[in-house]
Amino acid sequence: MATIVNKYVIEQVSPMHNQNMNRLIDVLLEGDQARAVAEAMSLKNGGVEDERIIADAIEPAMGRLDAKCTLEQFNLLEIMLVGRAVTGVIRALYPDAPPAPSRETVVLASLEGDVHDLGKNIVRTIMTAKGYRIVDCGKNCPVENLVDAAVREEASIICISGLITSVIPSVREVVPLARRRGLTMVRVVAGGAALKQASADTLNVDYVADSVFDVIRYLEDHPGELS
Ligand code: B12
Repeated sequence: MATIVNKYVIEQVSPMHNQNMNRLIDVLLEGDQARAVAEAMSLKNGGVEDERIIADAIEPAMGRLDAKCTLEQFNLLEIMLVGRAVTGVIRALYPDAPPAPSRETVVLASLEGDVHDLGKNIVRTIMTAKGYRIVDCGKNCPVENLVDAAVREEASIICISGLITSVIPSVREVVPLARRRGLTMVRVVAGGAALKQASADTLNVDYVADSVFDVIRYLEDHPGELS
């Protein structure tokens, strides 16, 4: 059963589903990669969609590390172990050699000043699996390098992943620079925990995606559209 709230469809999930997700969250938080992979695969084999595993377990698990990432209490080892478990789960969910790219070229980066790349790497894996050609410009990437890559690779989409609000002024520079460099048709999409709370107007981008699945639906609904 599903309830539609604005553009989102909120699944009404069973207590059993919640229990299984909570178990996956727990083993992710323990940094236990092998058990996290086993729990995730058991959910997948039981018919749970990847989108739910990512939104209901991976994102909340990382979110619970919030307190471990402040100046007062910074636990790098713990964060890295959870990150490794998350990476293992994503590899297990998307194991196949990626298909030959059949869709548009996307350049992707976290901008200069932002070293968070776990979410960006998930976006890369999933969009690659869906047939997009991804050019990953990495983390801490200057806006100029991102736009240079878009020109060089003839990209039609630029995806920016942002986890830290201080990069917002740089995000706002991407569209004007792309237009000045002749990329009149490129679509610029922002995502990631810090950016998805802002509007497309505030970020000066074409679309703000709630998730990687959201941007794929958006691109499928707006194929090659002018921004
Ligand atoms: C892990 C982590 C780190 C790791 C990063 C490891 C890595 N390789 O990525 C380390 C330890 C290095 C780190 C460092 C810092 N961090 Co940190 N970190 C986190 C933490 C705990 C989790 C982030 C994460 O990986 N989430 C999981 C992923 C899967 O989620 P996601 O990125 O949102 O991605 C999903 C979607 O959003 C989407 N998505 C992501 N990008 C995109 C892009 C597009 C286009 C689309 C469509 C979708 C999409 O797909 C993903 C899968 O669904 C958060 C806490 C939190 N609540 O988020 C803090 C957090 C982001 N960090 C924070 C801070 C302050 C820092 C530091 C400054 C800490 C310090 N005191 O020095 C430093 C350095 C930051 C810098 N200069 O970049 C703050 C940011 C505050 C803010 N809003 O500005 C947070 C929110 C913690 C906090 N509450 O203070 N951090």
